[in-house]
Amino acid sequence: MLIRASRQVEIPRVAWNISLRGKSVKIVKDKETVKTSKLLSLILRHEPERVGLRLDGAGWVNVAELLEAVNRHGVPLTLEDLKHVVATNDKKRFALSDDRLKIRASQGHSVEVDLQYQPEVPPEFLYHGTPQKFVESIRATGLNKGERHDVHLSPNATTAAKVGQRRGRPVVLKIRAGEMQRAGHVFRRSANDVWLAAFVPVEFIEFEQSDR
Ligand code: HQG
Repeated sequence: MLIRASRQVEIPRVAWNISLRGKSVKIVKDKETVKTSKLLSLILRHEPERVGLRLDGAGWVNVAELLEAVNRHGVPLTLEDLKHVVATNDKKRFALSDDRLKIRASQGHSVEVDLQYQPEVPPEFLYHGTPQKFVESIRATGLNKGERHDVHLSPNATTAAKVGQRRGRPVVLKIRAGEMQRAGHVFRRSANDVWLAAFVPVEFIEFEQSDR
């Protein structure tokens, strides 16, 4: 699972302290940006205590405190690096507060937070990408949130396929979200356009064409 993979991410001490002729030099490359994103996901979604931080009730942490904490753990991250990651992250995973003093992950948490997204009317159809091997179980019990706070749904099938292919041959399930919402289920949308629901009962999932 992704969360487990995230938890295995070591704070990338060595990779950050590149030593050139006895001098410690930091080179920010795409690879480093990905590493920073993984580190931020680990801290802001799953294990803030790893660097001695606590998120507030809505998942925010003070930017200056975050930088100080990771620096203290041997990662020479600067405010500039952080802003670069927030701006360029492929899925816009992180958001700065309006006053730019705080940062949080927009979704994907396993720690208890209330992101305070309001219920919204979803599009008629949403999509969920999953590896083929989970389909039978989903057919039996519906979509469960697992270790995360919510089931994550994509606004289109292309994005869902990318989510599903992280762990094997992807299957895209079509969710009758409009119908589900009218039946009383609550949907929320994250700042980075992921639709969130507590559970998706099997009667709102279309498996046809997709899993064979
Ligand atoms: C599956 C990444 C068996 C579910 C992605 C999924 C996404 C079931 C897995 C975001 C099941 C949970 C979330 C059931 C659900 N039986 N398997 N009844 N119900 N599942 O990683 O949606 O890079 O927690 O299909 O791109 O894959 O982290 O959720 O395969 O947006 O920003 O259980 O994480 O974004 O896996 O991914 P996950 P997800 P980030």
